[in-house]
Amino acid sequence: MHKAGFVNIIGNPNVGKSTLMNAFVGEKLSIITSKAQTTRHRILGIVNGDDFQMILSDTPGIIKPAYELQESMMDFVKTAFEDADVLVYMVEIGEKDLKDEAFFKKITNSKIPVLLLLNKIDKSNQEQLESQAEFWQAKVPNAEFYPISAINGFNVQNVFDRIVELLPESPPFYPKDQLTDKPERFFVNEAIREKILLHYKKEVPYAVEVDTEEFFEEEDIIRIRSVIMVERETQKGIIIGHKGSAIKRVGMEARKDLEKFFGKQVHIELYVKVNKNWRSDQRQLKRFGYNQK
Ligand SMILES: Nc1nc2c(ncn2[C@@H]2O[C@H](COP(=O)(O)OP(=O)(O)OP(=O)(O)O)[C@@H](O)[C@H]2O)c(=O)[nH]1
Ligand SMILES: [Mg+2]
Repeated sequence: MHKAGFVNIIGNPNVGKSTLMNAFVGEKLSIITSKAQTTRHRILGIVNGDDFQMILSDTPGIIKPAYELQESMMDFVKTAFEDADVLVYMVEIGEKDLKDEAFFKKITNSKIPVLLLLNKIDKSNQEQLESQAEFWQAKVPNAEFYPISAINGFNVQNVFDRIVELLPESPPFYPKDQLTDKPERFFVNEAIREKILLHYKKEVPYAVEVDTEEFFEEEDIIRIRSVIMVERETQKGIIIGHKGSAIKRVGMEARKDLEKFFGKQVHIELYVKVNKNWRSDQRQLKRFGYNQK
């Protein structure tokens, strides 16, 4: 017998959804930072066993959208409700509510199995853990409850094994050697965006989109050229930094990650372009892989 199914991870921003997916897959497919709205897409991570295929979806944290980009991010979350065989709802220690009541109702009324993961328990003590466990089990009574620490692996294997049990009988949906649905360029864009989230403050990372224009794989090196798009001229200066020092750092750090990811030497050329209001422009969003409708 072979099992296969879609396991979709949803929850508030910054609770650790991407950390968990990467832990399951054993690869850094999703970027991770301490800032909310790090993930902007629905990213598949596929775990293949001899007799199962677990197709995980990492999704953007649930927010009330304020502009087109965020609306498109929430559309990715909506699709994750539609095709799930198992729903993984992640919350973190100290959190009280999902920001969107409609999404919350979908979870509590779900006809499919729901796992409620209380993450970051490494940050709590026994007393806090017990009261949080009680609170969440009462709030989502239809879910199976697991306290976990995605970052140091506590209970992660147990949750994984339980998900395999819950997968429906089915042939695989993807070739058994496939790891994700996203192309190589996507991971380049994301590696660069992660460094921007890490090193720039306030609104700047949220005004950035990265587009990889060239990706040439040679025998022992990958040559990449990517453009960092910002919304305003002042942001361009901030990204570049004094004598180019800031953008140089982004390039160096992204290169290191990508060399690990591709297992090959990488050369990156970065440049910055002002692209006014791309976050609210339907056509541009489509070009960057948002607005799939
Ligand atoms: N202490 C602790 N921190 C964690 C744990 N899991 C994740 N984190 C941290 O929480 C922050 C957010 O993690 P992400 O995996 O990016 O969270 P996310 O839910 O994907 O966030 P968005 O994509 O913005 O919605 C990062 O700084 C992680 O290192 C955990 O088990 N314990
Ligand atoms: Mg994420």
